[in-house]
Amino acid sequence: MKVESPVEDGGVEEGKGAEVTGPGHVYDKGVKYLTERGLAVLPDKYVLPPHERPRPKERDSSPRRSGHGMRLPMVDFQELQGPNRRRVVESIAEACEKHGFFQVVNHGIPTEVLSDMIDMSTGFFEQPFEERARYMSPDMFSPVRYGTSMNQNNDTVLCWRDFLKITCPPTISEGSFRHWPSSPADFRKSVARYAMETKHMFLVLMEAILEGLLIRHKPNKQGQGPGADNIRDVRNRSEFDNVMEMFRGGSQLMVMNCYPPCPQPNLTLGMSPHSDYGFLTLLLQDNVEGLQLHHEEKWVTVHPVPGSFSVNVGDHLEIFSNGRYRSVLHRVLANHTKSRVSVVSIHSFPFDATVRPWAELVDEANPSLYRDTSFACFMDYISSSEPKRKNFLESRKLPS
Ligand SMILES: O=C(O)CCC(=O)C(=O)O
Repeated sequence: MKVESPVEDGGVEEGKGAEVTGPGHVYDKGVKYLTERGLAVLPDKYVLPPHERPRPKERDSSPRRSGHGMRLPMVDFQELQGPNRRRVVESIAEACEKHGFFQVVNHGIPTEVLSDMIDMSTGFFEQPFEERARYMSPDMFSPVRYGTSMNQNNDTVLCWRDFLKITCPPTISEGSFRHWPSSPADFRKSVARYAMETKHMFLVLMEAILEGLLIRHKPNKQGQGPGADNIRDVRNRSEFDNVMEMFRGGSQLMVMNCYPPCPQPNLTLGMSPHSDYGFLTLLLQDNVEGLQLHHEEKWVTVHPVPGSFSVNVGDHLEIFSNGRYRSVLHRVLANHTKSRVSVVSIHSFPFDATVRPWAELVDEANPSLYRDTSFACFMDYISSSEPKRKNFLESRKLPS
């Protein structure tokens, strides 16, 4: 490995990094650890093959490069709960179909809840390595886990990203955050508040998304428009409410991502192209660009909009919608000079539940397109292989 100063206790010397792998290796300590020791050259272990590197023009999101930066469809959260609900439900449905991503503004979560969450995440990663390392675990099921890359046990090339993952119970109480980091001060309180606020936002959005799916699937008797009668029918049969109940008792995984400055960002990625496993991912990013989504065969940068959330459809929603909504590939660029922090909140059914196309959407004309799936089979998949693009989702598709 080409480090400027000798790396203690990793025992790696200049030029030898690529050969050294395995548990306890310096790379397992994460990229923050490496940058704290000073790096002029990217270690080979992070260098992607040329065809997987971001192309120079994909890295330039300035307005003159139109097409490489984009604003996502906007959803006004307050409007969703007012007299214009119907129109907003339809615009969410359209965004889920066309982009798989949308931006939520006017959500009512106090600004300080968001800024505290970013500050707590930044503060956590800025602590001495020994403090962060207390949460390192090779166990992928550990409810609190500090790690690096995407799947550090299996990745052949590592990503320029460290993370802290926290699994939140459906109802958060003091007892539930006993194992969460206690430092920085107020970490538990701030993260718990943020988790509760994002869970609420998820539930409101999912209700609108279920309505949108019914509207799209069952147009009204005139063959167009609302389908509101159908929504009421379904609600009467309590199917709709049963699904909402699964979400209320469902899983929530919070992931705090840290992307320190990278000596050669053109040779690597902060996160390689992937889709998310759940129904929805709610993403809060600081003001440093990095997130890109794959849209119309191009990588486009999602410009951070202060105080807003980027929301994306996950694999479970693609399956549940029987392929109507798209779980879209996204990736994160590394940055030469700036450190970046993001927080994602990934929501789904309870971990032990089965996800399959919604019975309301499946009939003779619309046969089920996906196999039943579960969190357990997703974990089996990522524990046994290097996650690659949408391989997991592909593996759930039934032959047509
Ligand atoms: O950092 C970001 O903007 C995206 C993070 C992400 O895609 C993830 O954590 O799955």
